[in-house]
Amino acid sequence: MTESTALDSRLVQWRTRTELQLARQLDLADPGTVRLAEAMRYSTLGGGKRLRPILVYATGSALGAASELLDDAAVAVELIHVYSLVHDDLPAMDDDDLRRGRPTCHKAYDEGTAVLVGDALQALAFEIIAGRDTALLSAAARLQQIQVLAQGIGTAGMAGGQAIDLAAVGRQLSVAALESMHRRKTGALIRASVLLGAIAAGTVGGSEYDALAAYGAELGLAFQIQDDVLDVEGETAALGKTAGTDAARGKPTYPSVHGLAGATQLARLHRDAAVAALDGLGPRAADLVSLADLVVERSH
Ligand code: GRG
Repeated sequence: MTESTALDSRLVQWRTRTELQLARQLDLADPGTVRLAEAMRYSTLGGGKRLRPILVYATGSALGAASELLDDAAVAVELIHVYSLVHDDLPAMDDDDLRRGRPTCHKAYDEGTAVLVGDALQALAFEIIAGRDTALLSAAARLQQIQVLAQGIGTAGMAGGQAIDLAAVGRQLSVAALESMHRRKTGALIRASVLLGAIAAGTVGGSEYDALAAYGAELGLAFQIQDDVLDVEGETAALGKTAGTDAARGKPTYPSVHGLAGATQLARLHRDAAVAALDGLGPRAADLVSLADLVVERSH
Protein backbone atom coordinates (compact mmCIF):
# COMPACT_ATOMS: atom_id res chain seq x y z
CA MET A 1 0.00 0.00 0.00
CA THR A 2 1.43 3.43 -0.93
CA GLU A 3 1.69 6.11 1.74
CA SER A 4 -1.15 8.16 0.28
CA THR A 5 -3.46 5.13 0.03
CA ALA A 6 -2.69 4.30 3.66
CA LEU A 7 -3.60 7.84 4.70
CA ASP A 8 -6.75 7.70 2.56
CA SER A 9 -7.89 4.60 4.40
CA ARG A 10 -7.14 6.20 7.77
CA LEU A 11 -9.19 9.26 6.70
CA VAL A 12 -12.12 6.99 5.84
CA GLN A 13 -11.78 5.23 9.21
CA TRP A 14 -11.61 8.51 11.15
CA ARG A 15 -14.58 9.96 9.25
CA THR A 16 -16.65 6.81 9.79
CA ARG A 17 -15.73 6.78 13.46
CA THR A 18 -16.74 10.44 13.75
CA GLU A 19 -20.12 9.80 12.09
CA LEU A 20 -20.85 6.89 14.44
CA GLN A 21 -19.84 8.82 17.54
CA LEU A 22 -21.85 11.89 16.50
CA ALA A 23 -24.97 9.79 15.84
CA ARG A 24 -24.53 8.05 19.20
CA GLN A 25 -24.12 11.28 21.14
CA LEU A 26 -27.07 12.92 19.34
CA ASP A 27 -29.41 10.09 20.19
CA LEU A 28 -31.29 12.38 22.57
CA ALA A 29 -34.49 10.78 23.75
CA ASP A 30 -36.22 13.61 25.66
CA PRO A 31 -39.82 13.67 24.31
CA GLY A 32 -40.15 17.35 25.23
CA THR A 33 -37.47 18.45 22.77
CA VAL A 34 -38.13 16.30 19.72
CA ARG A 35 -38.01 19.17 17.20
CA LEU A 36 -34.80 20.58 18.67
CA ALA A 37 -33.15 17.15 18.74
CA GLU A 38 -34.19 16.54 15.13
CA ALA A 39 -32.77 19.92 14.04
CA MET A 40 -29.51 19.14 15.87
CA ARG A 41 -29.23 15.86 13.96
CA TYR A 42 -30.18 17.53 10.67
CA SER A 43 -27.39 20.07 11.06
CA THR A 44 -24.74 17.71 12.38
CA LEU A 45 -25.25 14.49 10.42
CA GLY A 46 -25.70 16.09 7.00
CA GLY A 47 -22.19 15.84 5.57
CA GLY A 48 -19.08 17.96 6.01
CA LYS A 49 -15.42 17.12 5.66
CA ARG A 50 -14.95 16.38 9.38
CA LEU A 51 -11.54 18.07 9.24
CA ARG A 52 -11.48 19.01 12.93
CA PRO A 53 -12.21 15.49 14.28
CA ILE A 54 -9.68 14.14 11.79
CA LEU A 55 -7.09 16.48 13.28
CA VAL A 56 -7.91 15.17 16.76
CA TYR A 57 -7.46 11.55 15.60
CA ALA A 58 -4.37 12.28 13.49
CA THR A 59 -2.62 14.20 16.26
CA GLY A 60 -3.53 11.75 19.00
CA SER A 61 -2.55 8.76 16.86
CA ALA A 62 0.78 10.39 15.96
CA LEU A 63 1.49 10.59 19.70
CA GLY A 64 0.45 6.99 20.33
CA ALA A 65 -3.11 7.37 21.70
CA ALA A 66 -5.74 4.73 20.99
CA SER A 67 -8.84 5.98 19.12
CA GLU A 68 -11.06 5.32 22.15
CA LEU A 69 -9.19 8.06 24.02
CA LEU A 70 -9.81 10.51 21.17
CA ASP A 71 -13.52 9.97 20.46
CA ASP A 72 -14.90 12.49 22.95
CA ALA A 73 -12.65 15.30 21.77
CA ALA A 74 -13.32 14.46 18.12
CA VAL A 75 -17.08 14.67 18.64
CA ALA A 76 -16.80 17.82 20.74
CA VAL A 77 -14.84 19.84 18.16
CA GLU A 78 -17.27 18.87 15.38
CA LEU A 79 -20.30 19.81 17.51
CA ILE A 80 -18.72 23.20 18.17
CA HIS A 81 -17.96 23.63 14.48
CA VAL A 82 -21.56 22.79 13.51
CA TYR A 83 -22.87 25.22 16.14
CA SER A 84 -20.73 27.95 14.57
CA LEU A 85 -22.00 27.15 11.07
CA VAL A 86 -25.66 27.15 12.17
CA HIS A 87 -25.30 30.52 13.91
CA ASP A 88 -23.14 31.97 11.13
CA ASP A 89 -25.85 31.15 8.57
CA LEU A 90 -28.57 33.05 10.48
CA PRO A 91 -30.01 36.26 8.98
CA ALA A 92 -28.38 38.24 11.80
CA MET A 93 -24.98 37.04 10.60
CA ASP A 94 -24.22 35.82 7.07
CA ASP A 95 -27.82 35.06 6.09
CA ASP A 96 -27.11 31.95 4.02
CA ASP A 97 -29.66 29.56 2.51
CA LEU A 98 -27.35 26.68 1.63
CA ARG A 99 -24.96 24.67 3.81
CA ARG A 100 -23.43 21.29 3.04
CA GLY A 101 -25.59 21.12 -0.07
CA ARG A 102 -28.89 21.46 1.84
CA PRO A 103 -31.09 24.25 3.22
CA THR A 104 -29.49 25.87 6.26
CA CYS A 105 -30.93 25.01 9.66
CA HIS A 106 -33.06 28.16 9.99
CA LYS A 107 -34.49 27.53 6.48
CA ALA A 108 -35.28 23.87 7.16
CA TYR A 109 -36.68 24.71 10.63
CA ASP A 110 -36.91 28.30 11.88
CA GLU A 111 -34.62 30.98 13.30
CA GLY A 112 -35.44 30.36 16.94
CA THR A 113 -34.76 26.66 16.56
CA ALA A 114 -31.44 27.41 14.80
CA VAL A 115 -30.33 29.63 17.72
CA LEU A 116 -31.18 26.84 20.14
CA VAL A 117 -29.45 24.20 17.98
CA GLY A 118 -26.20 26.16 18.25
CA ASP A 119 -26.64 26.70 21.99
CA ALA A 120 -27.43 23.04 22.66
CA LEU A 121 -24.62 21.70 20.45
CA GLN A 122 -22.13 23.88 22.30
CA ALA A 123 -23.39 22.67 25.68
CA LEU A 124 -23.32 19.04 24.53
CA ALA A 125 -19.71 19.41 23.34
CA PHE A 126 -18.58 20.50 26.80
CA GLU A 127 -20.69 17.86 28.53
CA ILE A 128 -18.99 15.19 26.42
CA ILE A 129 -15.40 16.25 27.07
CA ALA A 130 -16.21 16.73 30.73
CA GLY A 131 -16.89 12.96 30.75
CA ARG A 132 -20.58 12.64 29.83
CA ASP A 133 -20.50 8.87 29.56
CA THR A 134 -16.86 7.86 29.67
CA ALA A 135 -14.00 8.79 31.92
CA LEU A 136 -11.16 7.24 29.98
CA LEU A 137 -9.02 10.34 30.47
CA SER A 138 -7.91 11.73 33.79
CA ALA A 139 -9.90 14.60 35.29
CA ALA A 140 -6.83 16.84 34.84
CA ALA A 141 -6.63 16.06 31.11
CA ARG A 142 -10.35 16.67 30.62
CA LEU A 143 -10.12 19.98 32.48
CA GLN A 144 -7.23 21.07 30.27
CA GLN A 145 -9.23 20.10 27.17
CA ILE A 146 -12.17 22.17 28.41
CA GLN A 147 -9.88 25.17 28.92
CA VAL A 148 -8.26 24.85 25.51
CA LEU A 149 -11.60 24.45 23.76
CA ALA A 150 -13.20 27.35 25.64
CA GLN A 151 -10.25 29.63 24.81
CA GLY A 152 -10.46 28.58 21.16
CA ILE A 153 -14.10 29.59 20.79
CA GLY A 154 -14.48 32.59 23.12
CA THR A 155 -13.58 36.24 22.67
CA ALA A 156 -9.92 35.43 21.99
CA GLY A 157 -10.98 32.82 19.44
CA MET A 158 -13.95 32.05 17.23
CA ALA A 159 -16.57 34.40 18.69
CA GLY A 160 -14.05 37.27 18.82
CA GLY A 161 -13.04 36.62 15.21
CA GLN A 162 -16.67 36.57 14.15
CA ALA A 163 -17.23 39.92 15.93
CA ILE A 164 -14.33 41.45 13.98
CA ASP A 165 -15.74 39.91 10.79
CA LEU A 166 -19.20 41.42 11.38
CA ALA A 167 -17.72 44.85 12.10
CA ALA A 168 -15.53 44.72 8.98
CA VAL A 169 -18.30 44.33 6.39
CA GLY A 170 -17.97 47.12 3.81
CA ARG A 171 -14.56 48.18 5.12
CA GLN A 172 -11.05 47.27 4.10
CA LEU A 173 -8.88 45.74 6.83
CA SER A 174 -5.13 46.08 7.11
CA VAL A 175 -3.10 42.97 6.33
CA ALA A 176 -2.40 42.47 10.05
CA ALA A 177 -6.05 42.94 11.07
CA LEU A 178 -7.23 40.48 8.41
CA GLU A 179 -4.74 37.88 9.63
CA SER A 180 -5.75 38.44 13.24
CA MET A 181 -9.44 38.00 12.34
CA HIS A 182 -8.79 34.75 10.46
CA ARG A 183 -6.52 33.35 13.19
CA ARG A 184 -9.36 33.80 15.67
CA LYS A 185 -12.41 33.02 13.57
CA THR A 186 -11.23 29.78 11.99
CA GLY A 187 -7.67 29.15 13.14
CA ALA A 188 -8.35 28.98 16.86
CA LEU A 189 -10.75 25.99 16.65
CA ILE A 190 -8.41 24.14 14.31
CA ARG A 191 -5.53 24.79 16.72
CA ALA A 192 -7.71 23.59 19.60
CA SER A 193 -8.57 20.39 17.67
CA VAL A 194 -4.88 19.55 17.35
CA LEU A 195 -4.24 20.33 21.03
CA LEU A 196 -7.21 18.27 22.26
CA GLY A 197 -5.72 15.27 20.46
CA ALA A 198 -2.32 15.98 22.02
CA ILE A 199 -3.77 16.28 25.53
CA ALA A 200 -5.68 13.00 25.13
CA ALA A 201 -2.36 11.38 24.23
CA GLY A 202 -0.74 12.73 27.40
CA THR A 203 1.15 15.62 25.78
CA VAL A 204 -0.04 18.36 28.08
CA GLY A 205 2.85 20.85 27.77
CA GLY A 206 6.46 21.16 26.69
CA SER A 207 8.11 21.63 23.33
CA GLU A 208 5.98 19.08 21.42
CA TYR A 209 2.79 20.69 22.72
CA ASP A 210 4.06 24.13 21.66
CA ALA A 211 5.08 22.78 18.25
CA LEU A 212 1.61 21.30 17.73
CA ALA A 213 0.00 24.57 18.82
CA ALA A 214 2.05 26.41 16.18
CA TYR A 215 1.18 23.75 13.58
CA GLY A 216 -2.54 24.08 14.35
CA ALA A 217 -2.50 27.88 14.23
CA GLU A 218 -0.66 27.99 10.88
CA LEU A 219 -2.79 25.21 9.44
CA GLY A 220 -5.93 27.08 10.51
CA LEU A 221 -4.80 30.20 8.73
CA ALA A 222 -3.90 28.25 5.58
CA PHE A 223 -7.35 26.63 5.72
CA GLN A 224 -9.17 29.95 5.98
CA ILE A 225 -7.13 31.57 3.19
CA GLN A 226 -7.96 28.61 0.93
CA ASP A 227 -11.61 29.02 1.98
CA ASP A 228 -11.46 32.66 0.81
CA VAL A 229 -9.86 31.56 -2.46
CA LEU A 230 -12.53 28.90 -3.03
CA ASP A 231 -15.26 31.46 -2.38
CA VAL A 232 -13.91 33.27 -5.47
CA GLU A 233 -12.87 30.30 -7.60
CA GLY A 234 -15.15 27.48 -6.45
CA GLU A 235 -18.50 26.27 -7.71
CA THR A 236 -21.57 26.34 -5.47
CA ALA A 237 -22.36 22.68 -6.25
CA ALA A 238 -18.90 21.45 -5.23
CA LEU A 239 -18.69 23.71 -2.17
CA GLY A 240 -22.18 22.82 -0.93
CA LYS A 241 -22.58 26.50 0.03
CA THR A 242 -23.16 29.56 -2.13
CA ALA A 243 -19.94 30.68 -3.84
CA GLY A 244 -19.05 34.35 -4.24
CA THR A 245 -20.82 35.51 -1.09
CA ASP A 246 -17.79 37.26 0.46
CA ALA A 247 -17.46 39.74 -2.40
CA ALA A 248 -21.24 40.18 -2.65
CA ARG A 249 -21.33 41.17 1.04
CA GLY A 250 -18.31 43.48 0.82
CA LYS A 251 -16.26 41.33 3.18
CA PRO A 252 -12.53 41.89 3.41
CA THR A 253 -10.83 38.62 2.42
CA TYR A 254 -7.39 37.42 1.44
CA PRO A 255 -8.15 37.68 -2.31
CA SER A 256 -9.59 41.19 -1.85
CA VAL A 257 -6.50 42.33 0.05
CA HIS A 258 -3.74 40.29 -1.63
CA GLY A 259 -5.27 39.31 -4.99
CA LEU A 260 -6.07 35.71 -5.92
CA ALA A 261 -2.50 34.68 -6.79
CA GLY A 262 -1.15 36.41 -3.66
CA ALA A 263 -3.72 34.67 -1.47
CA THR A 264 -2.90 31.26 -2.96
CA GLN A 265 0.78 31.88 -2.35
CA LEU A 266 0.11 32.96 1.25
CA ALA A 267 -1.90 29.80 1.92
CA ARG A 268 1.15 27.80 0.83
CA LEU A 269 3.48 29.88 3.02
CA HIS A 270 1.32 29.15 6.05
CA ARG A 271 1.22 25.47 5.06
CA ASP A 272 5.03 25.56 4.99
CA ALA A 273 5.14 27.22 8.42
CA ALA A 274 2.75 24.57 9.78
CA VAL A 275 4.95 21.77 8.47
CA ALA A 276 8.14 23.45 9.71
CA ALA A 277 6.69 23.57 13.22
CA LEU A 278 6.50 19.75 13.19
CA ASP A 279 10.24 19.27 12.57
CA GLY A 280 10.96 17.95 16.06
CA LEU A 281 8.29 15.23 15.84
CA GLY A 282 10.07 13.41 13.02
CA PRO A 283 8.28 10.63 11.11
CA ARG A 284 5.43 10.51 13.65
CA ALA A 285 4.12 13.71 12.04
CA ALA A 286 3.75 12.24 8.53
CA ASP A 287 -0.08 12.31 8.54
CA LEU A 288 -0.15 15.85 9.91
CA VAL A 289 2.15 16.97 7.08
CA SER A 290 -0.11 15.26 4.50
CA LEU A 291 -3.18 16.91 6.04
CA ALA A 292 -1.53 20.32 5.63
CA ASP A 293 -1.07 19.53 1.94
CA LEU A 294 -4.69 18.44 1.58
CA VAL A 295 -5.89 21.67 3.23
CA VAL A 296 -4.23 23.92 0.66
CA GLU A 297 -4.90 21.63 -2.30
CA ARG A 298 -8.60 21.10 -1.55
CA SER A 299 -11.33 22.16 -3.99
CA HIS A 300 -14.22 22.20 -1.50
C1 GRG B 1 -21.19 32.11 15.10
C2 GRG B 1 -19.55 32.32 17.04
C3 GRG B 1 -19.81 32.11 15.62
C4 GRG B 1 -18.77 31.91 14.82
C5 GRG B 1 -18.86 31.61 13.40
C6 GRG B 1 -16.47 29.56 11.88
C7 GRG B 1 -17.40 30.69 11.73
C8 GRG B 1 -17.49 31.64 12.83
C9 GRG B 1 -18.22 30.84 10.69
C10 GRG B 1 -18.27 29.89 9.60
C11 GRG B 1 -18.39 30.64 8.34
C12 GRG B 1 -17.30 30.37 7.44
C13 GRG B 1 -17.69 30.02 6.05
C14 GRG B 1 -16.06 30.43 7.84
C15 GRG B 1 -14.95 30.16 6.95
C16 GRG B 1 -14.18 28.89 7.21
C17 GRG B 1 -15.01 27.78 7.61
C18 GRG B 1 -15.09 27.59 9.04
C19 GRG B 1 -15.63 27.06 6.69
C20 GRG B 1 -16.46 25.92 6.96
O1 GRG B 1 -15.67 24.85 7.43
P1 GRG B 1 -15.49 23.52 6.62
O2 GRG B 1 -15.05 23.86 5.21
O3 GRG B 1 -16.99 23.00 6.57
O4 GRG B 1 -14.61 22.60 7.39
P2 GRG B 1 -17.55 21.51 6.52
O5 GRG B 1 -18.96 21.68 6.05
O6 GRG B 1 -16.71 20.70 5.59
O7 GRG B 1 -17.48 21.00 7.93
